[in-house]
Amino acid sequence: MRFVDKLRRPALGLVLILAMTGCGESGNAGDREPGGTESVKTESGTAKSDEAEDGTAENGLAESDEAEDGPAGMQQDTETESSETEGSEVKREIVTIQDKAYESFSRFIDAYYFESKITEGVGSFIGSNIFFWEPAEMYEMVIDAYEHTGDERYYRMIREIFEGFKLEHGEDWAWNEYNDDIAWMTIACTRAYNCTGDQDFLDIAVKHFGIVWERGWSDDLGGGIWWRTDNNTKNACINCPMAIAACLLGDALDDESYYEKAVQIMDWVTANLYEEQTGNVYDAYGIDGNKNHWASTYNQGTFIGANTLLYMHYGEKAYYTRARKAADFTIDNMYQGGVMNNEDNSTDLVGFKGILARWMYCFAMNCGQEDVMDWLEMNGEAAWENRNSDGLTATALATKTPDNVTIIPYSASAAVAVLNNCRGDRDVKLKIADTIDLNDFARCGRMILSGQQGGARTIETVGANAYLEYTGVRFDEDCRSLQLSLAADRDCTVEIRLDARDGELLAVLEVPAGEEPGTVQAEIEKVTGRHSVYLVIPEEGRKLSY
Ligand code: 7K2
Repeated sequence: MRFVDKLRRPALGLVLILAMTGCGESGNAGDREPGGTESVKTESGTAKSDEAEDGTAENGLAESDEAEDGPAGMQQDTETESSETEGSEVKREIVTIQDKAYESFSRFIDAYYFESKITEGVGSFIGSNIFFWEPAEMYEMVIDAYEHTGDERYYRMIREIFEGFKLEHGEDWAWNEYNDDIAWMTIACTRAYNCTGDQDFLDIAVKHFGIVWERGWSDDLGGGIWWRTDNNTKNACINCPMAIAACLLGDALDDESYYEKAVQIMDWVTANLYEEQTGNVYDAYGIDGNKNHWASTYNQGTFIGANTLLYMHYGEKAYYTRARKAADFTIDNMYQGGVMNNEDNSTDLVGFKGILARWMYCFAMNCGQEDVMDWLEMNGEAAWENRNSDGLTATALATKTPDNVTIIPYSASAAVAVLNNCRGDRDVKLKIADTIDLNDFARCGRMILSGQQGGARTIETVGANAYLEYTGVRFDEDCRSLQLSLAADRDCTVEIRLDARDGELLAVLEVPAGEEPGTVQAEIEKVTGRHSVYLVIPEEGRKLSY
């Protein structure tokens, strides 16, 4: 039995199918990682999709689940949650980890989100211990939630929070002595640009990347960026986020010079703040020559994220190896494979594990690291189980969150960020079969998805080059044609691209205007290995239904 209310991700009701005809299940010839790179193996030899090459053991299961019950690998432990939503009581069945993610973020919004009644279109998270970087990271949570659902409310929040942030902090953040604060918001704004296409997000990100780079990079200590403007220490928490920002900007602007800066930063981090043998990322290197060897979730996370993005861009195995090693250190050494149950002793640390989850998820999704995804999901499940009656979980995820205590928003954000970055069943285990259900997208952007069970399901493109992204798609050698079945309000082009929104064009499908879904098909060149597949709709303002 399935239930879809209007606030839920429309995933369960989607019937739009991208069918890859002529594809078998195996597709193991010429394995490649995303970005056209050679496939890589884990050192530990633990489960990962490249090694499950025939794609049948786990994926046979996922496919049959998918056929009968919706998204692949859906969990069957059904719960029912009541929540007050827009004044009316809505009963929801909470089945999948995606449902839990959605619900946890809804409750977070209920508790902490404030839409201005005075200035329309302005919002922010409110509560204590929120200054600059905490809002930036909670902003990233909204972007995560939007990318995973296409939910219109989240899409609006991306703009509202940006307006609120500018009202509070202005449009020039150079006054802030913390370079890392600016770097976090630069990442968030670049991501906001990617998923909305609105130029002002990109402009402000470019400007602030430049400010930090100009004032922060120096040759002292062999390179690296200063944490603050007092130029005392060079910390992981500024260097790895700046490398991530550089990669994201490099993609957004199609400008290699940003990637070159990311390499420059990460070369220095690897040489000075990283232990190759263990995967431990150090906290900081002081001008006095002292190094702080403390490992923290957020630094492990951004190190993993930067290396993942560099690996996807350059295909050099060393980046993959470092990401993998840092993930292993986090899971095995910091948590002995268990649930993250710490970081509750500082208003800073409480949000760290959300950052870890975001970048570990990026690694697991794009490089097919199922064991990493499983660990994240275990953390997400613990976070869900330990929520209090308001649906909030404080940062120590293995500890029951009590009722009737005040939980600061940044602490409650960690569980939500983990839950929104662990949805492995749907993505990383998906291999090429005969069809890919459009439900199974990893990320969407520049579109609003809506739909109700039994009613129309729609995609509305709200920016140029709207996209749906599918990671971990394994092509069979015999796959030579693609089909899509949908209706469009006006003639509409759908591009199928590989590995990036502007990546190799595999096919162009022209969908004629019409009320009833029709099937369009295109022949494709031979593709081998494992890829991300993008459906890109160039035109803004198109309505597609299915
Ligand atoms: O010492 C740095 C960093 O190396 C360390 O990991 C953390 C531990 O503390 C600071 S960074 C935290 C700052 C983030 N930017 C804004 C500041 O308000 C905040 O203290 O917590």
